[in-house]
Amino acid sequence: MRTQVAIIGAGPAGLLLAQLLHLRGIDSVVLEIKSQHYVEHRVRAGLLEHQSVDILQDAGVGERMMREGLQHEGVELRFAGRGHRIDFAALTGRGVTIYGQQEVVKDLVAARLATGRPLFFEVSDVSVHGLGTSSPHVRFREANGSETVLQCDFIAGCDGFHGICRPSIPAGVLKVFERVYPFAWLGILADVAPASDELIYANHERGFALLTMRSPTVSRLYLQCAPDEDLAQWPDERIWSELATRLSTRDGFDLPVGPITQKGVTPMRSFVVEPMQHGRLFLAGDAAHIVPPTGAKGMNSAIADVCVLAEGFVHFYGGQRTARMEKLNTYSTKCLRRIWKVQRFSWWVTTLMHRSDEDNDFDRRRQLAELDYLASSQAAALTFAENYVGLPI
Ligand code: FAS
Ligand code: PHB
Repeated sequence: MRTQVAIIGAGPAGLLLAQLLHLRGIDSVVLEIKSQHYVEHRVRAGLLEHQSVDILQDAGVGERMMREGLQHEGVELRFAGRGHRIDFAALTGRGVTIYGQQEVVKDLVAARLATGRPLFFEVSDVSVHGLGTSSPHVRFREANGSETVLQCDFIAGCDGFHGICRPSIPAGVLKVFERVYPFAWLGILADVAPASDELIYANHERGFALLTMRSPTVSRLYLQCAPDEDLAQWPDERIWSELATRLSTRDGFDLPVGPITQKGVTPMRSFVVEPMQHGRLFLAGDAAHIVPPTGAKGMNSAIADVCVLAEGFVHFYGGQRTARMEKLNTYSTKCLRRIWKVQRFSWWVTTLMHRSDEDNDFDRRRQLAELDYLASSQAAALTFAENYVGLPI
């Protein structure tokens, strides 16, 4: 089997890259270890930056997103018993869209299948070879058990944090930057109308809470918990009671409850590898970097990476012979410049909103003062808003 770009992983990064390349006449093969049903129903991110929306629309997969997605022009920050709205539209002229990651994946899978180009689900034993040559290849076992060798020009490692591509880069090449946080998120999906039209981020004495949503009838909520939190200790009643406490204000706050349809604990880390490429292997999305979900940047960063990578491949296949690798050679540098700003914002908003046992009373007062500054300064609010709605690619 032969293709121009072998794509490992059918998450947002791999599927969007395949679509962007297809639209520019570049062939790819996508390999995914999980089933189609699994990837299309895995509940993860929910918020798209304005340019992610533009990119998905330009890629021809935005029709349902524009119909079903919820357009938001601001968020509320709650602390010291009060709520303060940050008005993205007034500050930046832009907003964000709430549209579940699994919906983005469904739209991208449908687009891929419509092209008729290969998307292999439930593969196994994936390995990458010849990264330092101009003709790398991928070995994998198809769902029917047959072993296959995929010859290609390039390999895109879009296989997430636990994939095989990053570990396939020889020892000593990558530098790892990592911070693990002393807390996690307990997240729920519930069949109940969101109690607020916009997202609410709450910094409460008992810990962080976030009210978000997936539709006018499905709520998504998170509360800060321990990294090793035991979900068995969190019956629905306790979750709703804790969320109501953390989201409350001096004027009260009515949090309607409903059937919880999904629960999970998401650990938190900041993680970057440098460089994001090695020979003919290019890492994109969670394969190269992870952010704490507070800033809603994980999926958006994956989208930004593959836009840069797709442009590099377009230049290679359409460029002059002498300079064909020019853009691909700067892929990592270009992506990392944006990624580190996203890492900074994600770290900042995470440490601003969460209670940590590593903090003392001074830190608590400092946190509240920073929130008060954010709520009372146009300059501070603009800084928050321009990072939240999305930095330029
Ligand atoms: P993904 O992990 O989405 O996709 C990688 C794909 O590669 C997967 O389908 C995997 O099955 C496949 N794969 C792995 N190994 C393979 C192999 N050897 N061969 C072939 N395929 C292989 N981000 C936010 O912005 N907001 C959130 O609220 C949020 N919540 C999250 C909750 C959880 C539990 C997790 C894990 C992540 C969350 N994220 C959130 C981050 C998440 O949205 C990621 O940033 C996003 O999925 C990144 O997309 P990809 O880079 O495509 O990686
Ligand atoms: C979500 O809707 O899942 C979401 C929204 C905003 C965040 C994190 C998660 O900051």
